[in-house]
Amino acid sequence: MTTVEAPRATERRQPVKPKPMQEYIEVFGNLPDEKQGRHFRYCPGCGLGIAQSAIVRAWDRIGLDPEKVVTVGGSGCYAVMGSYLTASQAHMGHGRACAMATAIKMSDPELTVITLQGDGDGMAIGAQHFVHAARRNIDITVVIFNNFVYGETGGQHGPTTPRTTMTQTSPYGMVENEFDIVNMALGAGAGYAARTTVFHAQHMVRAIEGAIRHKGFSVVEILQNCHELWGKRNGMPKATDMLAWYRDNSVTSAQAAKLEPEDVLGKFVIGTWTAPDRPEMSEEWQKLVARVQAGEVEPSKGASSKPPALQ
Ligand SMILES: Cc1ncc(C[n+]2csc(CCOP(=O)(O)OP(=O)(O)O)c2C)c(N)n1
Ligand code: SF4
Ligand SMILES: [Mg+2]
Repeated sequence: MTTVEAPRATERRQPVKPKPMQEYIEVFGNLPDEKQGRHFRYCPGCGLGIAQSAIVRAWDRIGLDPEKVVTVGGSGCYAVMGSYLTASQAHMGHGRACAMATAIKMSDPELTVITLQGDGDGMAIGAQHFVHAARRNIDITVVIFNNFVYGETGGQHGPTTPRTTMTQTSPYGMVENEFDIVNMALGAGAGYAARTTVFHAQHMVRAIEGAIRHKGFSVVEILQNCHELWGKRNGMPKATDMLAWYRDNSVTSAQAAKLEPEDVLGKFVIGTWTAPDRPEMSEEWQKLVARVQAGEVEPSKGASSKPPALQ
C-alpha cells in the first residue's frame, strides 16, 4: 500500500482505558436476544465484532448521546451492525449510504451521522456517492470495513482486493490494482482520513474518535479479517492468522516516512492524515438560507457586470 504525506499528525498518544464491556452495552447495545434464538450474524472471529466494539468505545470517549446519532448502512456482512446499536439506523440500498447520510445531515445538522459500509459497498457501487460527499465536505463520518471481498455474496473480488491475491472470482490471483481508500478520500476533498486494522484496537478507537470529532467529511478505513472467505483462500484460515498478519505487516505513517518507498510496498500504512479545512456543506447551506430569508442576497438574473471573486 502507498501512503500520503500527512500535513499534520493528529494521532494521540495516551492509552485508551477501557471500561467493562457491560457498561458500553448498557448505553449503546441492542444485541440479539439469545434466549429468543437470535444470534450475531457475524461468523465466529469475524473482525466486524472487534470493529463494532471500537465504534462504541469511540462514541463513549466523545460522550455521544445515542439519540443524536444515526448510522447509515448498505448491503453486506457488516449491514446488521446498525441494528446492534441503540442509535437510529437507516438501511439503504447497496452503495447508497453516503447519499442518504448527506440527506440526513442536511436536514438536521445537529445529528452525528456515520455510515457503516463495506469495501464493495463504498468503493464499487457506492464510489461516486463517496467521492461527491468528500468533495462537498459534508460533515459525516464514513467507516469502511475493508475485508478485501464481497463477503455476503460469497467472497468475490472487489476494488480493494490486493493484487495477486485469491478470491472466488480471481482463482489465479487478482490482476487489477486496488484503490487506496485514504488517498482517494483526500484527493476528493476529505479533511480527515485514517487507516487502521482490527489488530490495532486502541488505534482503531482513536481513529474513529478523531473522525467523528472532525468537522467535515471524514473516513476511517478498517482492515477487517474475513478469514472465512478471503483468509482461507490466502493461507490464513483462522481469525488469529489474519490478526497476526495485520500485526506483522503494518507500519505507522511515521515509520513509513523513514523507509524507502520499496520497503513500504506490501505494508499496511496505518495512521491519520488531514488536509486544510474547507467550507462544510450543511453549514454553508444554512448560512445561505439565512441570508436569502433576510433579503441580503438576490438571485442571479442571468447577467452580471463584475467577475466572481473565487474563494
Ligand atoms: C444494487 C445491488 N447490487 C448487488 C447486490 C448484491 N450484494 C449484496 S452484498 C454485496 C457485496 C457486499 O460486499 P461489501 O460491501 O464489501 O460487504 P461485505 O459483505 O464484504 O461485508 C452485493 C454485491 C445488492 N444487494 N444490491
Ligand atoms: S463471511 Fe467474512 S466478513 Fe462475512 S461475517 Fe463471515 S468472516 Fe465476517
Ligand atoms: Mg467487503
